[in-house]
Amino acid sequence: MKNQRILSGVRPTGHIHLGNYLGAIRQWVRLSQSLSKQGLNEQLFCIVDQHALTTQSDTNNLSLNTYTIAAAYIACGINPDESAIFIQSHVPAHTELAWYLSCIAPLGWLNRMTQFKDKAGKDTGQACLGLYAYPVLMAADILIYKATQVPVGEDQKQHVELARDLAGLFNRHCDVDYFPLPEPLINKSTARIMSLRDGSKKMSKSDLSDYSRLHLTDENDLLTLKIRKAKTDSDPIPDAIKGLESRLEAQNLLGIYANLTEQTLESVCQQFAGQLFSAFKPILTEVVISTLQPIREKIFQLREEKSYLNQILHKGAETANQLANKNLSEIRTLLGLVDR
Ligand code: AQP
Repeated sequence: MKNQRILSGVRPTGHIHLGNYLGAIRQWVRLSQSLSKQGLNEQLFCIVDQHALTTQSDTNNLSLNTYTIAAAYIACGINPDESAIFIQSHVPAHTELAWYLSCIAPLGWLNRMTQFKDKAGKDTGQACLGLYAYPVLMAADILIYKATQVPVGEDQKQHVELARDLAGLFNRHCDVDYFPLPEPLINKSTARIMSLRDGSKKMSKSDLSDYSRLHLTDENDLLTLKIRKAKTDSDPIPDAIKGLESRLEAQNLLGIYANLTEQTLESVCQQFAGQLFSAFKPILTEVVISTLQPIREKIFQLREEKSYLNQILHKGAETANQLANKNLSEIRTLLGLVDR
């Protein structure tokens, strides 16, 4: 079997939520476990703090959020003995490669990035250069390790495709087959967990309303309240997916239940057909709590063990720096730079 190297990350921009867990981290855990069984221990999971700086002017919580996300990776099941868990800014090769990629990346490719348009708002002239260049840094995060697979949610698909295009462009530019072309790994049923307040928007750390998302650190009472207040409609649950068309919030809650209980949406519809959401919500709450409570407790425990977390992050950065610096030296040579 061909060697596979997995890389992914989360931005420490706020409260890590159920969308991040189902869309990304749960996939990482499953992939890691299956690769480890095959003796392929090449997984890197970073906390992408430099990406956080592109949209976050409040520096007060960055460090706490960074530790919380590191703790969440472990609490969700990433084994630090088998995967490198590290902080992006602790591996300077990411930003160096980002510069080299910036020197070949066509502006036209970057102009197509929809996340920039969403996050920059109407007045793009006021947006910072870092936000515009974000996808190039993300490409560097992936390519510096010659990662082959990038498990992400749907919103990051376009960025991974850009990384793939930049890998091909670099190879042609240097006339060498250097970077493998990375592939996005997206689980269709969890690709986009939606906001609890508006089923047309994805659940997001930066949504102003805390009630739009379920945090991995929320206490049980708060999870119960958020689910009780989640927007729905007064129609009964249909007996097939077809009946959920144009009922975005209903579809989202049933989808969350289906994902947490490892069932198809179709079978969840059959199971609850004819019931009202007032009866379904307490059942969903139980399932959410039984998934998130052990994760929350472990996150809180790990956040108290800062020296243990620092040890893991230090070891992860060491592994990452070793891999990245070896590749960086080859990249510098390919670009014709005088080696250090
Ligand atoms: N709602 C979601 N459903 C499924 N997957 C999601 N992801 C994020 N939101 C959802 C996936 O989680 C991983 C980490 O995301 P990120 O921290 O890199 O930033 P993001 O994609 O921009 O996520 P947020 O939560 O919306 O953060 P902010 O508000 O700061 O932008 C990625 O794989 C992402 O796809």
